[in-house]
Amino acid sequence: MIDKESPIPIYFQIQEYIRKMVESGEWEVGDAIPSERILSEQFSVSRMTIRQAVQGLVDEGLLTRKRGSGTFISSQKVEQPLEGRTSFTKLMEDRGMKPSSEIIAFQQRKAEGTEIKALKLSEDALVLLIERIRYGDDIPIALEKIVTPWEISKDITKEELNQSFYQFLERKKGLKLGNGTQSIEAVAADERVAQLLKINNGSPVLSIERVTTLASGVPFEYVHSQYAGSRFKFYI
Ligand code: 16G
Repeated sequence: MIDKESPIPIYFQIQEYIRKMVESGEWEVGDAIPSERILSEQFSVSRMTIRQAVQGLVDEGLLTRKRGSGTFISSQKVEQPLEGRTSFTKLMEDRGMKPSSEIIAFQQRKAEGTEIKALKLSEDALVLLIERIRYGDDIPIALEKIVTPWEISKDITKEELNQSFYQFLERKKGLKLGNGTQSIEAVAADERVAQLLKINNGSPVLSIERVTTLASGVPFEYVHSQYAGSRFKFYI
């Protein structure tokens, strides 16, 4: 199965083998893959080569490592449509996943330069800074930093932010939400992001910046989110 004379690196051939096992359904979501020792004997290659192949697929998201119990075929990535406005809570619920959040910052402060520009605020305006880790089925999907005008969000509580920010605005404040503009960039996870999202340092992250407006055209949030590339993808 492995061609040692081939110019294709051996670790890559092993990755192709694992991919085929998953695609053909031979190995299913949640199954453990064979141990490093077994794979190295099966292919007569070093455990280093197996480790390299497996690490690549872990970084890609096809495999997940669980400490002490082995390496498993990951569940599918969460998909979000690129067009329109999406609430994280709704996205999870629509997929039958359990949304939850961990709030790591909740603070009123003066708006900074880029925020004043993005949110079209006056120089001395106040904002609420919210930082949350967003989970789907208890797996960390994204680190989300929202800056929202104090005027709009002053009555929101921390408890309400464990749930949907958008539902608070729509149901409690009676606001009509509009659309927004967003940019998506590929970056490598820095130490903080890696730790909070439980991914490896330097693994792929989708960095998203977005300004969302009310139906009236008034901007209500300036968001910077970092999504674990191994657990999330966009479609259009
Ligand atoms: C999504 C949005 C974010 C919004 C949040 C509200 C993207 C890239 N980000 O994560 O801008 O603040 O949903 O979610 O779509 P919530 O209603 O669950 O609080």
